[in-house]
Amino acid sequence: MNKTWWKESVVYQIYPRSFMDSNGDGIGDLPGIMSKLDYLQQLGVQVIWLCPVYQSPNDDNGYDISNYQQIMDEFGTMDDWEQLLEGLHQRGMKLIMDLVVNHSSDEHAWFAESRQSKDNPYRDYYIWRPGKDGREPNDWASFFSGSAWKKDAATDEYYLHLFSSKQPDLNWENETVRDEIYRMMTWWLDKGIDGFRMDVINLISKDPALPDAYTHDPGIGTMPPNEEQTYHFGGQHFVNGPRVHEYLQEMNEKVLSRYDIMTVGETVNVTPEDGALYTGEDRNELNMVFHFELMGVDSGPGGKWDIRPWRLSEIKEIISKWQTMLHNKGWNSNYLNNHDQPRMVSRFGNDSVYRKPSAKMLATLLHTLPGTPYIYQGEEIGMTNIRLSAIEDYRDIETLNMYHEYKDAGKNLDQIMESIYVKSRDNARTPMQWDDSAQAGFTKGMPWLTVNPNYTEINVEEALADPDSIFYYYQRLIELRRAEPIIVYGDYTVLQPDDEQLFAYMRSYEGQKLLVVLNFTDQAQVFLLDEEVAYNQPELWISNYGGDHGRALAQEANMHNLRSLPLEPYEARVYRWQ
Ligand code: TEU
Ligand code: CA
Repeated sequence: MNKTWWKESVVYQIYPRSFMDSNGDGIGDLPGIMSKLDYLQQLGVQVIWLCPVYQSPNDDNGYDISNYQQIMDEFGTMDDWEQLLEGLHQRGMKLIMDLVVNHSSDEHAWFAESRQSKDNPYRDYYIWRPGKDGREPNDWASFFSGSAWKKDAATDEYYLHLFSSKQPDLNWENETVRDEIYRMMTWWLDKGIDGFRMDVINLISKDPALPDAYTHDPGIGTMPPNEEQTYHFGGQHFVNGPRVHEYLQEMNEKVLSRYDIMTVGETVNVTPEDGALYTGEDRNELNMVFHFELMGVDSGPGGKWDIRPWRLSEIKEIISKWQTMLHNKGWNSNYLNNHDQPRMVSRFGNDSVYRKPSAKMLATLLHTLPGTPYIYQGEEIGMTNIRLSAIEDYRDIETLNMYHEYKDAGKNLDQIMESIYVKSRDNARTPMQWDDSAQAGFTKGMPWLTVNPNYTEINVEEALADPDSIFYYYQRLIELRRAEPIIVYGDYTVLQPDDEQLFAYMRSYEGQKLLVVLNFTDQAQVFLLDEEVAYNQPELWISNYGGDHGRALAQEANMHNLRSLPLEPYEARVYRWQ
């Protein structure tokens, strides 16, 4: 396996709107991020992924870009951005930028031209079709509710938007569009950035016939065609579409391969087999992908908002499948939350009594699996989901569109709010909690989204003052990754895959071994080891029940030759031996 810096790095994701506000307008900004670079350096992360900071009308918080080569006014200036890049590089950190090129904003100059007339030179930059029998060209649903088509008055034709109607899909069939995108990417790379996170990059190629979804097999996807719905998930016609690998190989040849950078594609509805195609080291496409399989474990057949409990055996099965498929072939990315997902401690851990141990337990998983770990801002202090009682306090377009669609369909409002509390993207987007002063020290004004009231307890200042904090546990995991090649390059074998309480696996590398045992429950558990492991008298290396407790346990375990391993609620232990 090739050794590279991006396999050995830990990535920290910043959602600029919610990270730090420098001027009191309630919106996080670039100077705000600048003021926290020492904090990031103290944590020890090597790479920062910055969510979109480009010019945007903010229909989808920057994922609708009206100019790819300018900075959003609310976030600052290009000069601020240059200083940020320099500040990171000076501190030995790298910067990767979000690349959102499946769609642009409808306020992008290209779209303003495109909608003018059917023979405008930019017409073909987007996907236009005439209506069919007085309706949309096909039955595809938008990811953000309703139809994926919108009729435009100027020419009386419809344009495709897989996301919001202010996010028209770019037409990748058009070579001029691809060249424009490659030129823009080169322009950023020449400024010295260290890579890209590519938004929904596996949706860029659509079947040009744009067939209806419903008349075909349900296929893959979390929103299977449903007779009662007017619009259906059309994924089989645009998820990993016909030319996607051709486009990525072209992009790699013309742009990516010319720089020492890292790339991670956000890829919805991909299987490990698809993952191997996108990340295969001999395929010259991407370095890593974010898959969504773990993000679906608590959804029922009705999709994202149809909440059901997750099962640990399913989580293990998904992780092991990806590990096996990409072994010696591609590379995994490990995340349990981001700006689109609920907070991981609320979702997979316990955000009340066991908040700290469970946050550390989940961190142990993310940082001891093969693959590059991604930390989402606030995860390192164990930030949690939020419950806002009024729908008016939510800001996310996906949440709001769903609410209105379900309400119009006569669904029970309390039930909709429950789904929102569990799954809304705004759970992750509440402002970063820096200290226990007003608005958590995020802003001197009114924040654009409510600060989680638990900021008085959960904040950076508190974490930095407590030697046993989640923050310092992350710091230690990040250091270990830097120091110990087994964490990065060791093989992975899952143990007892059907157990619903404990997640255990082995890592091995050049004669060394690690055993990771994670208790996913709020009960004490016992893990039974086979004789071979016990015989080798492993030493306890990492534990989230730190301090004297950890040492006492280690002695006890060594004394008992480690046959049966008692675990506290949400305890994580890593043993090592030669
Ligand atoms: O997300 C793609 C995507 O399909 C989902 O994550 C989506 O946001 C939704 O939450 C699924 O329920 C990417 C970005 O990460 C997201 O913030 C953007 O809204 C979206 O693309 C459009 O650019
Ligand atoms: Ca601001």
